[in-house]
Amino acid sequence: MILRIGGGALDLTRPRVMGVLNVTPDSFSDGGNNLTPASALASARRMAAEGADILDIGGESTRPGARPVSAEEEKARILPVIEAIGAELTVPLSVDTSKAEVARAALEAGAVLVNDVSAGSWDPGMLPVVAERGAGIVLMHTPARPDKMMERSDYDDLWDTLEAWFEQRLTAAHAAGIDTEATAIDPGIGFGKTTAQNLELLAGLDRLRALGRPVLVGLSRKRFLGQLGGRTEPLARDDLTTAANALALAAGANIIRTHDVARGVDAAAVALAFGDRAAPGR
Ligand code: HH2
Repeated sequence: MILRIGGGALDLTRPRVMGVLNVTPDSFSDGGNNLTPASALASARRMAAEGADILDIGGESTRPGARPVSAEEEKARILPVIEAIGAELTVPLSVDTSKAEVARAALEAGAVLVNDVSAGSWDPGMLPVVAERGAGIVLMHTPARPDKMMERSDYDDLWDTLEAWFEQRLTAAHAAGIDTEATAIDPGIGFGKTTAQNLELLAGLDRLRALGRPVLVGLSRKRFLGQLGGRTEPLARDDLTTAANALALAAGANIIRTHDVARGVDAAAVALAFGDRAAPGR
């Protein structure tokens, strides 16, 4: 399986690692770390050297209670960073946004993938922009915007809801002119899901793989891991993240979105070797 991103393609016969680079003051774990292009570039250099396959650059936090950011502000945060990284590194860049205007500017500045937590459902301009630019898109599931999402975790049937969501969003992407091979899907760990629901999704990722598209999972440092391991501080959750990333890959994920790339690469190495034994050639 491959994921088309811009002019290139990511070969998914082995697990891939997407490094998280938030250019925000308020992201729940790396907020404030990358606010100048120089500090963001230093983070990008480190993640690329550690083996990141993609870097995901975001200018607006999606944590519950985060202050919404205008398109202007989001662009002002991320565009200098995308330009600076693109001028120096060859690692493919993704933009984490749900605004078409921001996506368009980021793709013009050199990004090749759009990571949209709303799967193109909040901004009607999003899917057409991705199609026009020939970019890839990550279609994530969330039941609502961040301020309301935790009130919406009462699914009649979690799997039916997600399968119907992805079918609908993949159809919308196709109708907008996006190549199916340029789409990946993501269950949206923590987005309107309880700890039990997150675990149910991670353990059953094969059901999403059956939809025929690569599965991306973003569980890095999230609150449910803190609950499982008794760690309230997000930065103390990296070992929990590594364990969960390896299990997610073994359960069927193709790409992990993670803050600590070195540990993510380790998890991917173990999962790859394990998968070759457990299900050769999968
Ligand atoms: N999680 C976050 C943000 N973007 N994108 C995808 N595709 N999947 C995810 O699980 C996902 C995501 C939240 O994490 P983070 O970027 O670290 O925090 P914040 O939203 O506070 O910036």
